[in-house]
Amino acid sequence: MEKYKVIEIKESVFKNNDEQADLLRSDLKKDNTFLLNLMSSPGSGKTTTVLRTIEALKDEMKIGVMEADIDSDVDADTVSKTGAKVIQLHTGGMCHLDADMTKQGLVELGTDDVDFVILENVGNLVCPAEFDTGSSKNAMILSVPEGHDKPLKYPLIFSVVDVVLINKIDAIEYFDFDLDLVKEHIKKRNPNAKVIEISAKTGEGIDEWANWIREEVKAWNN
Ligand SMILES: Nc1nc2c(ncn2[C@@H]2O[C@H](COP(=O)(O)OP(=O)(O)OP(=O)(O)O)[C@@H](O)[C@H]2O)c(=O)[nH]1
Ligand SMILES: [Mg+2]
Repeated sequence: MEKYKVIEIKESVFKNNDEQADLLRSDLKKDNTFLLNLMSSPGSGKTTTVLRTIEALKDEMKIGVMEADIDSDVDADTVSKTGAKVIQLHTGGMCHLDADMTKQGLVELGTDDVDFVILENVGNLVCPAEFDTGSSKNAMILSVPEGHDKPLKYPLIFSVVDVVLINKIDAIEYFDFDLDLVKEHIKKRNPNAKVIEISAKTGEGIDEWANWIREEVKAWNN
């Protein structure tokens, strides 16, 4: 049996993405399927965080993963080794997913046997933030090597997320990264965003992250 499907996503024909996103969100709610849209720049640690998240929650939730990339199936291959249900989505050169593209992925993944779907969006701090995917919640990763000025330079993504994971916290001593200042910048963009410091490498902070997911999934299903 194949380990995972690789799907070529078609460009959306819908003009009104927000409408499609709301429709998808209400279908997911009826289905009791929680969809998390995980965004960040390339290499900040999305896939490593997905692996940690699966490890933390696999005994209490049925997890599905959609890996979106312009090309390759590297991430789906990595995630498939956990035993989680995974598919690789190719965006045909596009640097984001919209709601229709996300729905195409969910149809291929199949949501009847999953409670929690993680969408690893295309690595980019700009385009993914411009499109509502229909997700239940939005998360982003800012990793320490990227610098504490990113909320100033890429304000939109920080304003549309519910939670910001500050990853690679294990490497903070090697970088000129001011944690207090980054939190201040994030708060200015988005006073409601929760900030969690993690290391997907060592597992630091993953308990707090897993708890956030547990609470959000519970609220979604109520
Ligand atoms: N030191 C350290 N390295 C990390 C951490 N998380 C991820 N990495 C490393 O960072 C690199 C990129 O990690 P990925 O998880 O592949 O990042 P990604 O965001 O999925 O990358 P793309 O899918 O290409 O956008 C790898 O070499 C990881 O081992 C962390 O918490 N600390
Ligand atoms: Mg990845």
